Amino acid sequence: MKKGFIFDLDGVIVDTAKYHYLAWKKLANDLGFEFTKEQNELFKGVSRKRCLEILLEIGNREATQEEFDTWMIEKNIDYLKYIENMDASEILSDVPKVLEYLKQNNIPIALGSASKNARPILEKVGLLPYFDAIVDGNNVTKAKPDPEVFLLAATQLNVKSEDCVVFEDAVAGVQAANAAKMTSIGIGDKNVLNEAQHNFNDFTEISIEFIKDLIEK
Ligand code: B16
Ligand code: MG
Repeated sequence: MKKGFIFDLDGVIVDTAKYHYLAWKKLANDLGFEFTKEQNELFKGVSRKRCLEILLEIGNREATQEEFDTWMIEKNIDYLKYIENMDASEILSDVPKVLEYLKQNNIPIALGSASKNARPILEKVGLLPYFDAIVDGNNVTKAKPDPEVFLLAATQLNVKSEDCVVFEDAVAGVQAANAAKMTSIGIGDKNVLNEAQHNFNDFTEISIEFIKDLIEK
């Protein structure tokens, strides 16, 4: 019996990757190099600090500690401008269908995200009331694929980790869920997320029967 459901944010509930991309691209361009959408794929599920390290590797740029810290702040200020006007229309299709079913059946729900902006985003799109626990980039010290974020979410839900289900769109996130001995559900390209126990392109492919089966298993 699965008693706790954990959702990643970016790429699972909303598509904020496009806003992260615009903000990282602006920083790259300001520093004098290009940053492509394909390169942005490397940033999925990756912490802000690690993203900047990768960006500087791409641009072959060195940075002092002071520059590094300033650029992280600048990128986030820019990102916050992009997400300022987010609303419910940005929730990915059929995510509310699953959240509503879980809520109606008193199944605890948590967020397990690398983002330090997770809470305001959930608030803006109106999904905050569904979540019994929020674990995000502000609460963890080890990034995915370390299982810390999901283990902490399970603890906060008061559910054993092996009784949790995780929805993830990033390879590192699927690996983190597996490392936590949770049921991993990959949202996105099956060939990329081939370590997940179940795969779907998006939530429109996930039926309530599937969720019901998971809960009862
Ligand atoms: P922030 P997730 C992740 O969110 C994003 O996928 C990743 O691209 C981003 O760098 C990371 O959050 C940190 O975000 O700069 O807002 O703290 O997929 O774990 O929900
Ligand atoms: Mg994600």
